[in-house]
Amino acid sequence: MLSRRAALMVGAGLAAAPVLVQAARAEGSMDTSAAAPADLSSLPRIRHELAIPPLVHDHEQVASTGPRIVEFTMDIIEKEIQVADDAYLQAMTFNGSIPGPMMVVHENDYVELTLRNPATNTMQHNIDFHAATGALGGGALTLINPGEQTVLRFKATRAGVFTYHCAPGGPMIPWHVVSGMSGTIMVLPREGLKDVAGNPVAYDRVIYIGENDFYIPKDADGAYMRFADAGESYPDTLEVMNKLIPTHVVFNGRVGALTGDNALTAKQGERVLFVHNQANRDTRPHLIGGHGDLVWEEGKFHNTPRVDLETWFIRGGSSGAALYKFLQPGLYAYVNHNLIEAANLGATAHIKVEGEWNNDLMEQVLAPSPYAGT
Ligand SMILES: [Cu+2]
Repeated sequence: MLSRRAALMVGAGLAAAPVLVQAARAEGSMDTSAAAPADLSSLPRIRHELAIPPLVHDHEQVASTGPRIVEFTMDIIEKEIQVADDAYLQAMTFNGSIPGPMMVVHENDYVELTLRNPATNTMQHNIDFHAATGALGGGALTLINPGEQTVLRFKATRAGVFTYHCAPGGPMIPWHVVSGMSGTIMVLPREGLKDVAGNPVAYDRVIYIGENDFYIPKDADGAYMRFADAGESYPDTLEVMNKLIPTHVVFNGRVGALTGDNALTAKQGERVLFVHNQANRDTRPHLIGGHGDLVWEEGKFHNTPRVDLETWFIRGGSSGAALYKFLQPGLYAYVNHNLIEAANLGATAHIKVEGEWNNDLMEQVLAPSPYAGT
């Protein structure tokens, strides 16, 4: 008799036995062996170690070389995480973080990703790059069981910030995504970013926000349920997911990941590129007290950026980018401007900006004081 988890895996279309693994692979993968291999032997290679979000690995904004093969390695890690004081999630992650780490390359570079699924995991995973062309974004060539690895190479022919996510097939796709398996790749134009007039623009740093909607079941007493592993959490989680009402909407994996003691910092005059990823659901970033100086709302850098935006729209299944130069010191809140999601469900980040106040931009003419009127 199957264990409860094995039964779930089978019921969910997952592979719990070798024969089922083969069946799943035949259905979800493709054979490209008849095609001539690409000869990239003349291209230089560079390897980047991935950073933990909201940080991004060191990179050039303007490419100093011709196209290269850019190597990355990611481990898929299934683990329980705490998403709020009273809520835990059996998460699935790229490299242990939510969102998955950002990869940065230039247009016409080749991205070469080694994807590893440790034997300690319980499920098949893969990766669908929205920046890639063909084979379900690479998903059909990267489906791996626990204890397997694969290497995918694709040419980054389109410039912009793009979502990547796990997509192992059928109902596993939304489940793995809302369990944490998404991130961003940034493909910069080789000549760097440009403003509305086509003049070069640069940023001093990137702040990488990954927004997630989580669907954590509650028990009969209204307490969030905690599970032994992801498989055990699936039936109850699916019930919550299919009602489309998230229990948490968070930046970078948990309520408070980027507020309070975890607040981000910046300096007056610093130009920050905010990159915002949401793989599953629409969102609308807003910087309270600031603006989007230049916004690539759809995230694609060969489109002319929009200027002076108050709120911008990120379509579910995409990443967007907004450049802002901080002009005043103080505490800024970067929120999803569905304010219920921001204040009650978690979608808020704080940025503490150092500098000198500019009374020309804003001045408190009269501090709050008594008023005798009726
Ligand atoms: Cu997965």
